[in-house]
Order: sequence, then structure tokens, then C-alpha cells
Amino acid sequence: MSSNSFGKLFTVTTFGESHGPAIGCVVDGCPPGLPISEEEFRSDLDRRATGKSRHTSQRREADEVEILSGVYEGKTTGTPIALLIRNTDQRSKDYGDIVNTFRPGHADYSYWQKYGIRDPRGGGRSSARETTMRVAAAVIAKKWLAARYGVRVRGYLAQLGDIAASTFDWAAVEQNPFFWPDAAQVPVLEKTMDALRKSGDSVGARVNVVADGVPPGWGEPIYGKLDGDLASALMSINAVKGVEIGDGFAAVTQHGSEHRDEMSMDGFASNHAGGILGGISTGQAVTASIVLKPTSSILIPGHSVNLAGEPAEVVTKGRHDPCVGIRATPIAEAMMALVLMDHALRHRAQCGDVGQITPRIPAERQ
Ligand code: EPS
Repeated sequence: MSSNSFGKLFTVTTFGESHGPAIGCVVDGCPPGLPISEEEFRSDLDRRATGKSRHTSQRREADEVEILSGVYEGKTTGTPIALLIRNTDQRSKDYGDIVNTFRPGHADYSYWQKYGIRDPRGGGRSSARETTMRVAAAVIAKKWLAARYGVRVRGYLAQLGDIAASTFDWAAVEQNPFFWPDAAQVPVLEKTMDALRKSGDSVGARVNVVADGVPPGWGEPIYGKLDGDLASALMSINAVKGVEIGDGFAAVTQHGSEHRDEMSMDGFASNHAGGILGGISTGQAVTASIVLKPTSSILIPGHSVNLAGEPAEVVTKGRHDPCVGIRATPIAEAMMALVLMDHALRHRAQCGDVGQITPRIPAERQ
């Protein structure tokens, strides 16, 4: 009903607000026996965190995970895994001015109309702070998927405003604060972001996410299609306004002769479908792309209204990201991993006995 949980067999429930005492999640349905420690959350939480470069929000959270349950002697027990992260760097006075007004482009107005009450501090529940727990939950999913199936989920920033990546190199992605796949362009991004920050404005972005090693068979027609669940999960990320699977909207101008991915036992000739046909994985890389809108919290005054419906001018204070897309790569990876984990378990539950009845086509031409 209230939709703070998702997944059918690998279920994640998140809780907490940006300026509350803590945020957390409960991960239920994880298979027993997976080794996991608090230190293993560090890397992905740091990749997502604020304050890691001058190009993102300067809020500085330690993001230390406490495992409260579901792990015994370093291994998952099959019982609910509760994870907690305490908030330590809230600055709630920044939000005093918006207690009675709605920031344009924000969830303030829609939350208020729905619930009749909201926690305005740091955006409360609508804050991107909540995505921390998705990334934490996905550390478990990524580890299990890699150990059990060799699945690897990776993402990168493909476009920032009107700058698109010119060349592509996975090795470059983790070497700069943007998750950008072309090292030579990083100085251009830095200059662009410095100018943007000075102007007080924000910009949109595109993030691509790819899962290699997904075997054929994951996803459930009709209403649990892998692409349907991925679209829903990716769209649930704050500020996401568009999701594409495979070639996505580029398919509008393609012909069938171009779009279909021809097959031979040497491998698939292309991957326009994004590794999913009929809602079920084909064994090719699962590919998705998301568009994040420009951050609504900007320093440029904007027109709005107050609770009484009177005109009001709003200037957002706080420590905001001039481009939320810069920190979105680990979040997109997390949502992809969580959906894949859920579908891996669902496939195993219903079709685990089918086995491999026909030779598998290699993901790419050999
Ligand atoms: C956010 C506003 C900022 C960001 C926050 C997301 O909050 P504050 O004004 O309290 O600094 O820092 O991001 C995080 C804290 C995080 O961990 O991602 C928003 O409005 O979504």
C-alpha cells in the first residue's frame, strides 16, 4: 500500500528521512551462507556519497553501516538483514524558509497534497539520502549475483547537459569523480561544473547501466517482465524522468531489419534489445539508460506559493548537487542489481528444474 518495499523474493524495505536520526533498510529473502561484512559496504557507499568532490553536495556523512540482524559469524542466515546508517551532518536550519512554502520542481507540493503533513528538513523522505540504503542493499545482491552467476553490474555517466562521452573506456570510469568513460574530457566537465555551480543553476544528465553475465531465462511474462521491473526500479530513483532499455527511444527510426539481433551459434550479432526479449533475459548484456532532471534545489529565485496559496518567492538553501546525475551511477547499478537478484531467485523457484535444454548462444559474436 505505502510502497516502501519492493521485490518479491528478495525484498527491500527502506526507512528514514534525510534529517532524522538514521536511515535504514531490511533485506528479506537473501539466501543463507553468503559471507558479508560491514567493510564490504564501504566502497559502493563512498562512490555514491556526498562531499567526495567539489562537484556534489558538500554534506559530509560518514555512511557507516551497522548490520543489526541476519548475519551470524560473518554469513547471512536467511533471516531478515537489517542495516542502519546514522545521519550525522544534518543542517536543518537551511530548511526553515520552506516550512510554509513549496520549492518549485520539488516533491514538497505533491507530498503536502497527498499526506497533509511533511518533514521539510532536507526534503525528508523524498531526499536522495534515501538512495543510500538502496546502494547498501545492493551490495548484498551484487555479491550474490557475482558469486553465484558471475554477473557484474556496472554503470557510467554518458551525458552531462549537452556534453556526451566522445570515447568509451570502462577503465576510465572509476578514475574520475563523474564516472565518465573518457578521461580526456574530464577537464571539460570540471570547467563546466565550476561555471554551473557559480551560476547557481543545475543541469540534467544521462546514466547508462550494464549487467554482464546474466543467463537466459530471468524475467516473468506477462506482468513481471524483466524490462518492466527494471523500468519501474530505475524510474523510482529520485529525479529520474526517463528510462530506456537497449536502444530505447532510438528504435523509433529503426527498421526491423536493423533492430532485430540476428543469432547464430557464433553469438548474437548485435544487442539492440538490451538483452531482454519478451520480458525475459537472452543471455546478452542487460542494458538500460536513465535521464535525470536538473536538480530543483537551485540558488536562482523562483516563483511559487505558500501553504495558504499566496504567491511566494523561493531561494533554496542547503548543500545541493548542481547535477544529481553525477552521483547517480552507483544508484542505477544498485537498482539493476536488486531487480536481477529478485528475478534470479524467482526464476530458480519456478523454473530451476528446467535446466539447460538447448545450447546457449554466446552474448556476442566470437
Ligand atoms: C538532497 C539535498 C541535500 C543533499 C542530499 C540530497 O541535503 P542537505 O541539504 O541536507 O545537505 O546533501 O543528499 C544526501 C544527503 C545524500 O546522502 O545523498 C535532496 O534534496 O535530495
